[in-house]
Amino acid sequence: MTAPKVVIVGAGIGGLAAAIELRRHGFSDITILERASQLGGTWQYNTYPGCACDVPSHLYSYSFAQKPDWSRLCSPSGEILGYLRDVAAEHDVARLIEFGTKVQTCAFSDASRRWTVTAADGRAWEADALLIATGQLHQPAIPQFEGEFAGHSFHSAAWDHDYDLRGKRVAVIGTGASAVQFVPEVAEQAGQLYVFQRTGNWFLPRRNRPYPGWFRALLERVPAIQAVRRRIWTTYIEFLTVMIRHPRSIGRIGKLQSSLFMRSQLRDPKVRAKAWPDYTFGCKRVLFSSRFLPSLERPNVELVTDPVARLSAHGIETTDGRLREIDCIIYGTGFRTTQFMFPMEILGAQGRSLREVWSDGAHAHLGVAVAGFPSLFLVYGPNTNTSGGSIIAFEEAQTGYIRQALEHMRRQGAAAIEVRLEVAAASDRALQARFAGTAWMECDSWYRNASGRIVTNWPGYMREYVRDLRRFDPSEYELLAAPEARAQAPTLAGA
Ligand code: N01
Repeated sequence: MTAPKVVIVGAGIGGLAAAIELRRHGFSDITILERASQLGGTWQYNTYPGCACDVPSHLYSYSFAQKPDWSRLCSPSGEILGYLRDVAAEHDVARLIEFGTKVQTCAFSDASRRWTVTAADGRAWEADALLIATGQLHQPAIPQFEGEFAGHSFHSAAWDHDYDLRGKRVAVIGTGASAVQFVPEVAEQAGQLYVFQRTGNWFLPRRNRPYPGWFRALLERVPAIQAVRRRIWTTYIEFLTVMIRHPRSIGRIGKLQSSLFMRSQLRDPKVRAKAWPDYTFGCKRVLFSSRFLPSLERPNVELVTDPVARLSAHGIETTDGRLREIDCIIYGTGFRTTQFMFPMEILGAQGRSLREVWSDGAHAHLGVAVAGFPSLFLVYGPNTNTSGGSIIAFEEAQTGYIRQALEHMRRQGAAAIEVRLEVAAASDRALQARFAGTAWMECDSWYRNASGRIVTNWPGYMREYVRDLRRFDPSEYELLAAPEARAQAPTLAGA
């Protein structure tokens, strides 16, 4: 076949990585469709005060584009966004992006063996391969409480920078990774801040001071130091996964470290008792902050653990009957993680809907390929999230793997490539079995769907995932012949 036409949905870290990888290997016909008006995915949506990555930047960056001058260990969102823009420009992929394109439907044609991707405004693209790189954390979740609030409100992923919080009575609902970054900032501005916590969290320290000038100069001049730091952080972060995988043994070290840290941060026993988590260390995401817990002890901050009963026009009523009057509610309530790319409609071979195929929970072979959906590949798909590591390492592994699959398809002159059903089913069974006995199984979290299946996270180590995807195995896939060759052989030899 001629060079396959590839459509990538999403111009975040994963979509950009895919475009760069494919271009480097001679795939030139690439279009990236992006809903927003700029690239960067989560880093352009999340602009809340204090927004930063809690994974060290030397690790949370592309292996092929190491930046020598990060300002601190965990970079602020603006710096990460600038980095992504620079990488996209340097690798000449920014010009491939069609901004303001909200993809609505992706349909595979059994006749042409191509995908048609249609946007909400009616524009359409044909593609030989479709990569969906919309990730897991892009659809803000706002809980539907009883009652209606008449004041101002917004979600942390759509921060209203025009709203002046100074002196206001503010409620933050949720105490996840986003909230623990912005609560200390809001606490400094608000007249009164109520932090509504449903579940406490385990914390580890993160001071994140800017690097001193001499250290930045050293990092810039001696790249080996950066490479060593990348290795050290990889090892440290993999150790977090060791603790999550073995909650009854090594996991106790994490619990002890976190408990000592939290005790040192929370002086007031009443606040401490309220903030203390009641589940196994590592079951939900361990949070890194040295500022959140002390901010709960400020005189203008109250940690509220009584559940929200209802909203009223001027405040929030908790189940103990108390009404707190409020000017603004900030929802730090996370994302609809188990929805992945939905409400986008994805229709595979014979018009089969991905929503139906995933009705018991999302699954994909190695997180990238779904049986019955030829030449559809996912970046940051099901079971590829990490509780500790750098998602960029996962996404680079995926894009390298997908590139190999498309090279195989191109070499064989096939029209499409599809993972074998039995291969995908077996790998899914093996993957789910690996969660047994881990901390992830011991509480409810955004990693699990309504039936309790873990659909977002990888059950093992970063290095295992990277190893498993390093070499594409053609025997796990079936090739579909081009339409003109189908009369003789509807499918080509698998390997
Ligand atoms: O969202 P979350 P997030 N009533 O889902 C609470 C990544 N991230 O935006 O724990 C009351 O973690 C909910 O309570 P509970 C990272 O992967 C990365 O903070 O479910 N409360 C929880 O406290 C992270 O995990 C960085 O009981 C309700 C909070 O809202 C992911 O994004 C930085 C509620 C939601 O927390 C999501 O983080 C920031 C309800 N009805 C984020 N519904 C990095 O630095 C929900 N909650 C890399």
